[in-house]
Amino acid sequence: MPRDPNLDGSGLSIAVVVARFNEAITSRLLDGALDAVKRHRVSEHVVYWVPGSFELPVAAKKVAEGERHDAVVCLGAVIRHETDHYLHIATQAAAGIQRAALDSGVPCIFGILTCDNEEQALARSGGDRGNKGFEAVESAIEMANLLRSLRGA
Ligand code: INI
Repeated sequence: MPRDPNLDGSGLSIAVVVARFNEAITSRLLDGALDAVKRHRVSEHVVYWVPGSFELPVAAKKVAEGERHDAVVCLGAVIRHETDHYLHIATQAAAGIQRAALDSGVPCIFGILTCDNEEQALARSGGDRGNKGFEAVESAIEMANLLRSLRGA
């Protein structure tokens, strides 16, 4: 297998599930994701919104089980506050998204920022640290193409 990722999105369908919580950040992640969809010529995409990152796994699982998409990209922003609330959300979202991927066999990509503050989140959603949404779509394309080649399609 070649070392370089296959980032050709033609012939692929990708679902993007976005959390509305911290929308000022997640809308920037979505912009990055849609930029990557365009840049890599993904044939089809659909966007679904959920209330917060905690709800991403169940939506990802349902979408993945529908077998209409080659990958599911989950976007969210979990930002630390005074209590450990954010920790439970981030941990469960990560575990749930991985479970959705393993249960369905469809790549479900972890595009959730987990940051100490809004400044860090802005830097990683189109600021000087890139855009996690863009990277998440690239991971989705690479994984979808890898699974296709493993299936011999
Ligand atoms: N949801 C997030 O996506 N990010 C957060 O930082 C966050 N915090 O900190 O509370 C958050 N909470 C909402 C959560 O995801 C659920 O929508 C809510 O608990 C209902 O289940």
